[in-house]
Parts: sequence; C-alpha cells; structure tokens
Amino acid sequence: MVTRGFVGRRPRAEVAHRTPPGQHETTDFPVLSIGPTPMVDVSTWSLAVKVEGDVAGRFDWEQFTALETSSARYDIHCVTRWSKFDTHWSGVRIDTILQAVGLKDVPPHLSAISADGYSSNLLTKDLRGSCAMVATHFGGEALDRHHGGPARLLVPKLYFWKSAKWLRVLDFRASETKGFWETRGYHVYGDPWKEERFDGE
Ligand SMILES: Nc1nc2c(c(=O)[nH]1)N[C@H]1C(S)=C(S)[C@@H](COP(=O)(O)O)O[C@H]1N2
Ligand SMILES: [Mo]
Repeated sequence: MVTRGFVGRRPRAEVAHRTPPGQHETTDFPVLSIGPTPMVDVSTWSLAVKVEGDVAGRFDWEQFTALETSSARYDIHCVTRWSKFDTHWSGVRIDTILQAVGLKDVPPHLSAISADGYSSNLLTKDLRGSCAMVATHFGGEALDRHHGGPARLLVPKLYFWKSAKWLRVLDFRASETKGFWETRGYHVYGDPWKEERFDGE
C-alpha cells in the first residue's frame, strides 16, 4: 500500500526517536513559499559572500559547481509540523565556500538572502564544521525550482524555514538581522528539538 501525505500522528517506530516534539511524518514534499517561484537562470545566477554587506567573494554557476561537493541523508522538519526523513541532498558545504573565498575572520551572524525577497538569519557557528550546505541536488537530481533550485541553503538541524531557497547572498554580520519569518513572530533560532517555533518559545 502506498500512503501519501501525513501518515498519522504516531511516528513510525523506525523514525520515532528522530521525530521532534509536535511533528509528524510526511512522505510528500510540500512546497512552502512566500510568493511565486522566481525564474532563476544559471546563466545569470551568482552567489555572493558578503561581510557587513560588502562583497568578499562571488561565484557564478560554473565556478560554484566546480567546488567540492558533498552529499548525505538528512531529516527535515518544517514548523508547520511535517517532518520528512532520509532526504538525500548534495551541494557545497559552507566550510568549502568560506575556504574558497579565503574568509578567515567570519562574523558570528549570517543573513541568507534569496532571489524572491526572502531571508533568514542564522548563527555562523551552526554552519561551520557542520553539514550545512548550499544544496543543488535532491534525491540525485537537480533541485526542482519550486524547492529552491538551482541552489538553496540547507541547514537540517533547524526548522526548514531557515533553509533559504533560491539563495543569492550569504551576508556575515557582527549583529543579528532578523529574516522574513523572524520579523513576523517566528523564533530567532528555530531548534525543532526545543520546539522553538515562535518568538518567546
Ligand atoms: N527563498 C525562500 N526560501 C524559503 C521560503 C520562501 O518562501 N522563500 N520558505 C521557507 C519555508 S517556511 C520552508 S518550510 C521551506 C520550504 O521548502 P520547500 O518548499 O522546498 O518544502 O523553505 C524555506 N525557504
Ligand atoms: Mo515553513
């Protein structure tokens, strides 16, 4: 039998210990976007790495896809209460990007800024020395444009709203600049295991 969508409130035994509080499994891959899917063309695509708004390095698609890639399986958790297990992603780790830019003194905060006007804020320490990546592939195929293709941030340990789709800029900053949802009442950090859904939780 094939079950689509939410498969019930009680977690499958196999993933029970990997299900954060208040989450349930989906086998679909819902699309959650603040607006229409932007047209992002790899011929004009670029990823800028900035420090306090000043460009420290920039990759075009050819340069970016020449960087070392890594791939792994992750569980992803959306604040709207779905979790999806063992999703397979590949892309370029944040460490690899910083190394390629030659950035050593990296400020503690990060704004991930997207082509659709979206942004999210993160802590640099959660992205360095971790599996956080700019993902270009999902399930072995080029990332679907509705899921943020050609390239999105992926920070699996935080709620999925942190993983900015259609990523254009990584802006490292000395102080926190709240992103799209963080300025609209979402938690500034967003740890699914602590149920940090909304501000004050
Ligand atoms: N650029 C951009 N990134 C975004 C969003 C968005 O609207 N625009 N939505 C966020 C939210 S709330 C979630 S849950 C995930 C959804 O990713 P998906 O559509 O691939 O499931 O992307 C996040 N990243
Ligand atoms: Mo979300």
